[in-house]
Amino acid sequence: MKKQTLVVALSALMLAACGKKEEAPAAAAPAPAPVASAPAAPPANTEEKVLNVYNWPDYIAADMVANFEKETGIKVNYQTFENNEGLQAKLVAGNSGFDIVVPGAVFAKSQIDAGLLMKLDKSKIPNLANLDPTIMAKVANVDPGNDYIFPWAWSYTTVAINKAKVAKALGSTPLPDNAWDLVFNPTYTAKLKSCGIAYLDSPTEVIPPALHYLDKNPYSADAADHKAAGAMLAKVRKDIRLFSSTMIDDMAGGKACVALGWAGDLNIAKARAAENKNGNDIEVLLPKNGGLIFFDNLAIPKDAQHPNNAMIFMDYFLRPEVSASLTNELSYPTANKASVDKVKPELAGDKTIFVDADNMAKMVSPTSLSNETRESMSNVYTLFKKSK
Ligand code: SPD
Repeated sequence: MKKQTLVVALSALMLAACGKKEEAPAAAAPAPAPVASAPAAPPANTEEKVLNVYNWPDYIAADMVANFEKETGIKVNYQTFENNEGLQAKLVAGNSGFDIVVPGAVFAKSQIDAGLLMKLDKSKIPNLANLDPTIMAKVANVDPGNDYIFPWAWSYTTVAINKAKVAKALGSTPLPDNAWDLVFNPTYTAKLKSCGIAYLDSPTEVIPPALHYLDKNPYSADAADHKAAGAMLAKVRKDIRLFSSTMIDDMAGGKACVALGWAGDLNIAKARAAENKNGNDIEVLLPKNGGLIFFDNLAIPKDAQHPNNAMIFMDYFLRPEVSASLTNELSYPTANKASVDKVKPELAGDKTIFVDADNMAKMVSPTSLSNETRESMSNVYTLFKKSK
């Protein structure tokens, strides 16, 4: 008890003990001593116990949702989207019903600027402290102050091969020095079309690597650069078998022998093929001029109905063991520094997952794409895909 409070309480006791009922003189009455109050309790979470999540496919550990539901009583509805363009369309239309979405860094800035995302209440996500400051500094390029988003996971866009099938299709031609040749150079694609070349299916997944191959800024805003990428892509169009939204299965099952894809998914394909013992031995390549790093980020749409539940989930995800389960099951690194020592050693030592310093120095970090740039890339991509 505080000293002043104690004095008031003791005086009251003494008065009562004397049996006197005294009227204190109004003018002379001392102001009641302020009673020290405990810090205000946070307002109770009055949201219904529901959380609607919109994430990429194959991007969550098997028991993450079930464990969260069991612990919190919050029922999670989980849906997936295949590319940033799909998510963007939902956010722009509004009333998506989602409480958590996972935009790529290259889209996030324009979403923040357009008021489509809600500022995070960092006091409700204490485990933000587990995030790696180096990675968060990179994310700050698209979200200054790290106020709206933080990474769910990261990886890079690159090339992977089915070793035996590619060796057979190339015959006496050795693998190129630059892995990007396998998907962009007609000398190679003409040979590899027999076993199947797969591209990701989205303008902002294909045009940036094509620009990078041409030694241009992958995120160039210059329409002339996009046209140059289109001209280069036109030369290999007839050799591309698949524009794939099921890349993991296509590579693991042998429908494609070369992929322009995400290292994380391609490593999942590698593990799946090994598990199935189907003879598809997949290798994720580190191009000598680097791949394109991406961050996929947790965010709350501006009109979310359950933002508190979203932040409870975010804090849960940022527990070291929960973040590590994503890496351990799906071979995607997270930005959770506190989870690193919980990652399986065979994954921690795989430089196609945790890229070593030499290769990392060659990788390109994401920068934001404006609406105009995305539109220009989309026009070039649509023409490319249509032509044959
Ligand atoms: N299976 C998870 C896929 C997540 C891919 N996000 C990639 C965004 C690259 N721009």
